[in-house]
Amino acid sequence: MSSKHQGSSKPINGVQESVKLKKGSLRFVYFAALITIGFGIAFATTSLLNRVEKASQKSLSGMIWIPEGEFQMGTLEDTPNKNEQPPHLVKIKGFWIDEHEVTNEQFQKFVEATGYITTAEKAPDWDELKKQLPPGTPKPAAEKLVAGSLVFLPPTHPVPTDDVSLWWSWTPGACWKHPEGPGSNLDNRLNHPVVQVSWDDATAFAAWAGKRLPTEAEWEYASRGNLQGKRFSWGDQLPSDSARLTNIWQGTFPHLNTKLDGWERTSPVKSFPPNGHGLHDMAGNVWEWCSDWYRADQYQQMANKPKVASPEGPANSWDPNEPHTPKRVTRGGSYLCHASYCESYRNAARRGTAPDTGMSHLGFRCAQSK
Ligand SMILES: [Ca+2]
Ligand SMILES: [Ca+2]
Repeated sequence: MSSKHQGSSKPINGVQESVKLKKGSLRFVYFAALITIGFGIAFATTSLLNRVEKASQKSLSGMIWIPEGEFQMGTLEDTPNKNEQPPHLVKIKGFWIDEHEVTNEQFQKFVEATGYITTAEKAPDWDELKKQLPPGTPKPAAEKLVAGSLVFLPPTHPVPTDDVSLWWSWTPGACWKHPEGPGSNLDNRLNHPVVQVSWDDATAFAAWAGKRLPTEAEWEYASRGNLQGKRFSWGDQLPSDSARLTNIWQGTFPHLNTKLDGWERTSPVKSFPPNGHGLHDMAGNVWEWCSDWYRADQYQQMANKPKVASPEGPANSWDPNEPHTPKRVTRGGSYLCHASYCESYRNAARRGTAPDTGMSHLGFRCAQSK
């Protein structure tokens, strides 16, 4: 189901303005700081530089500047998800990132300006699709090879949680304008995150906006919100029925959602408190595409390599569970996540998703370099 971008690239007014740093001033500050304070407190100097740099950046509408720094990517926790281990030190250059997920309204402007047609709005190409499937997979019936996408349809009773087909339904007609299928629409949801967008769609939007997708390392660094070694973007507090810290699942997944946080599916962006960087919904609401290819063993490989500033991920994809399917990284979990099932709203949680896949809990936000 791979697709090519349709529509033209075009900058959003004002967004693509270059950010002019006062480099001369910065050099003076840096030099003076070194003389006055001395090399022994380099960390403080870096912090000062970050603050000066931030103050001299021109504000980008709806985006937040994440200063350069280092962090432990991944987790030491004994989680069942070995793709998060081992943790390894990563250096990140400063970058901009959207303060919230891209909304339906923002995506609508992109489509209106370009005539872009999303992956979910086009019938799958069997010749492309079969490349992602085990050899010998039979061609589906013609009525199955129609435009559509994956929609979460909760079962009415408890089911085993090791079979996702019990709650994900291939739905003809489902797309960003009809997130749950032809009978649904965006009424009262223009300020909700767009969903049913493929990696190709997200990348096309970002290019049009003069932005890009964040790398996986940038995404996790931003999610951690100036905190080190914490489980969640807000710290270590466990979400619960009474502590509603972001839009996730309450009740028993996947058949009983008590909606104690107020939302059965997506919520308006900025409905929950931001993290330490001022970013909303890094955890929960919708999963977010990153630019990197997904490898389940990427962290094992990184642990043996020299530290690289702002790594851009592996050169190819590998998921032992679906070895024929190339995948891109998705991050942050969604309104479907619950501690009893995947708890993917943790900072370190990571997953791979085929880039031509749209789902009713998957969106994105954009980044921009200095
Ligand atoms: Ca919820
Ligand atoms: Ca999110």
